[in-house]
Amino acid sequence: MSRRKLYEGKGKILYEGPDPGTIIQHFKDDATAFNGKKHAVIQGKGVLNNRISEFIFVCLEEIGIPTHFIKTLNMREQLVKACEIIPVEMVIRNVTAGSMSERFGVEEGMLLPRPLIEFYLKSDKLNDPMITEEHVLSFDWALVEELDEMKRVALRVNDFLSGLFLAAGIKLVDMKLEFGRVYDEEGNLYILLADEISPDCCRLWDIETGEKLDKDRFRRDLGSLEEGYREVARRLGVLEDNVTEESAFLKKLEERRNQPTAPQSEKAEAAKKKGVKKPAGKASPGKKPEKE
Ligand code: AIR
Ligand code: ASP
Repeated sequence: MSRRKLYEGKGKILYEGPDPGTIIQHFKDDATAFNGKKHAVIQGKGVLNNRISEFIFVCLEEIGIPTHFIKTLNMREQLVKACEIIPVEMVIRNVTAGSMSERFGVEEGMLLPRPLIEFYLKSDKLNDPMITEEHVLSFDWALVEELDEMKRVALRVNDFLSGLFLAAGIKLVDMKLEFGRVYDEEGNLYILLADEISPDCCRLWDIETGEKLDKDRFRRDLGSLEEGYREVARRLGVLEDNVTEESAFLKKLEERRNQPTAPQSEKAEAAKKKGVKKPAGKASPGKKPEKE
């Protein structure tokens, strides 16, 4: 089947979806760090990220957070809603680590008094510079209402996922979220959680041992990336040992598909309640393809 590639990023490829307003998100096995300076192909990474991200997005939808996720198509691909990606990466931190530790000279592993939100401009060319809310508003990267909604959702996601990972013996140290905007038939604007949530974009530490189970294994050469991701998937209960085999995966998928789920109209209703009204004079829906 030939299909139109819309965009290829470092970790994912986006293809045109089967219906208008849909996109296929394909998870690659490529691992990159330091804005692509370090690169490797890690067998099975795409499959693991697809499964972990699917699980998390389904959980978030269940607690009423609108996301771009529609359904899993196969081991590496998801069908998602086309949306206009807001070019701002939001990082939510619970514990000091990574660039925050470097930037401010603080040791890693210190619990922050409250979740801390940072903003980065989504620009590979500029190396994703850190920005403030004032930059977001001055350059019109997002409206004030959108920014408020993004912060509200980010904190809710952080609370929910901190608990989810805690139950799996994992500390959610920090994570990066991306949002998109989409319009319904009546022209109302909604903010959706987009992209992915996986060990590629979260720091996940084992609570007992402190072992890093996320992409820092690759960034810092700490051991097998695949093993860390597999451990996260196993603890979340989304991956039995043999499920990377296609037949087992498809069987599980079929079982899940046969389980009753909330009809789309109900989801749309839930989203509507959370939605932000369409501002005058903003871009129309689905103009730009979603980017990674
Ligand atoms: N992140 C930021 N840009 C790309 C990604 N994946 C994620 C990291 C980490 C968090 O955002 O994976 O979980 C903070 O990253 P850093 O490098 O700013 O400390
Ligand atoms: N995803 C970015 C890159 O590929 C940054 C990172 O995750 O370290 O370079």
